[in-house]
Amino acid sequence: MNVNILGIPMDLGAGRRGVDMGASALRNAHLAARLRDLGHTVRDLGDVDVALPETLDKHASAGLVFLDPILEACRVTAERLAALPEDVFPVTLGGDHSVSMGTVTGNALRGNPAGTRTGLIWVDAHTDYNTPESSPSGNIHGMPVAHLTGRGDPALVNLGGGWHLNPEDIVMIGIRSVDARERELLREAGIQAYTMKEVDQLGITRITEEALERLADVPRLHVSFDADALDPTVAPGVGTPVPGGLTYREGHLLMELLSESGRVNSLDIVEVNPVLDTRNQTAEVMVGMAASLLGQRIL
Ligand code: NNH
Ligand code: MN
Ligand code: MN
Ligand code: MN
Repeated sequence: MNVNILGIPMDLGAGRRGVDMGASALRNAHLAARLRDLGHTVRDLGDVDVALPETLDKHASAGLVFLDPILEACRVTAERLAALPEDVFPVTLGGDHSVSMGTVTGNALRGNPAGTRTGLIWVDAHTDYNTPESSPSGNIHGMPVAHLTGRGDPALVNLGGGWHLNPEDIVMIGIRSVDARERELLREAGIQAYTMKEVDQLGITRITEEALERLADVPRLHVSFDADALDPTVAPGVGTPVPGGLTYREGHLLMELLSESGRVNSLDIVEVNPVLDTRNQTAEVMVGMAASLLGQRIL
């Protein structure tokens, strides 16, 4: 496969500093070499330009912190991804999870300016379905999925022109932290979310089968993997650790089964925070997850 890596070194959407260095940490953990070892042709496209918070003045407009620079980084990200050849498998490196508004949109618009119907597999401790009104923090990394489905700030909602995700084409896995108003919005939208309770009860195999079955008619699939989906003992380098997450093997099994399906077209790795990490452990673990999604097998 032709794999293209694109970094979005942004921490403007997160409550804590440091995930802007995530892209660099993932490269440092030999992401490209690992994917080349699997037989892929790998090209690193470098980073999208992102404003430094030190150069900006921090204020929230209409419940959104750093809206303008985040909008701009997502716009450029979407444009870069939309312009890639259709056979490319993009691996996008965050950055905080607000980058996914740009990555999912750009991947949907590739080869089709009107946008192709896309299924989203959201691997995260959080549902990231806040709107500016429901968000307790104003941090945009808690809002990307709502905006991708067309609710929230008009400028962010309009990143893909008229294109949006259908709520029924979204499957979330690893969930264990949802805000009160966010929970209501999620229910109203009818989004399929597998909490850690379901992971415990059903297991990753059954959940992955159900997810792929639900998305059976969707032509394009994107996986967005927030490092905080994994248990903090496995992935300590994240800004918002929540106990009781996916084990190392559950993360890999999910990636292995998705890989075997042959249906995934693009991947985000986000929310790796080297400032809070232990010797780049989290970046190394996430590079392993990417390798499993891109075909690495034990035997
Ligand atoms: N739900 C919280 C918020 O909206 C936290 C979101 N934090 C994340 N999401 N790391 O993945 O601010
Ligand atoms: Mn997230
Ligand atoms: Mn999260
Ligand atoms: Mn719409």
